[in-house]
Amino acid sequence: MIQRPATLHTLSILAFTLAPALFLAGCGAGTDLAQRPPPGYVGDVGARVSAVDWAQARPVTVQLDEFRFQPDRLAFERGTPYRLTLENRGSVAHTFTSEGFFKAIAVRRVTTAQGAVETPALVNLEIPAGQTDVVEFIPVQAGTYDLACHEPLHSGFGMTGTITVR
Ligand SMILES: [Cu+2]
Repeated sequence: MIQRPATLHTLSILAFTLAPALFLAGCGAGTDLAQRPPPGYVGDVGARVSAVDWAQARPVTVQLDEFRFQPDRLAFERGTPYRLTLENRGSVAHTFTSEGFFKAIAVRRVTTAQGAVETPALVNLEIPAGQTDVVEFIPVQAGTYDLACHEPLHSGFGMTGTITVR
């Protein structure tokens, strides 16, 4: 009779203690780059990436802050190399997360404050406050994909968008 409420009480204290800590630390899953394309992703990335002239890469910039992407509607053309700059101008971390879009592109390289990483695929991108990431990629699969920030509550505050590949 006593143990069960005590356990529940302990759990609720833990929840109250941990929730703000998680919120402050941010749990947007961090930046996750794949060493090889996961199932469902575009294949033959090496061949696709070496078949285009990266000197012709089109620059696109998206600014992130509390709580929006600017612009929040992006359009890319299949087969064209892009250099996408993601500037976090906010005071907390934000993610640029779009599973559908990430599966639809061939990635050449991601450059963060830690340096450049040759990677064929993105699983998640988390940009720390005040930092800028650059993603070089080629859109491969046409479609319309949801974009969102996966930091807690951010998408509910309107930090969402749409990416079209045509
Ligand atoms: Cu955010």
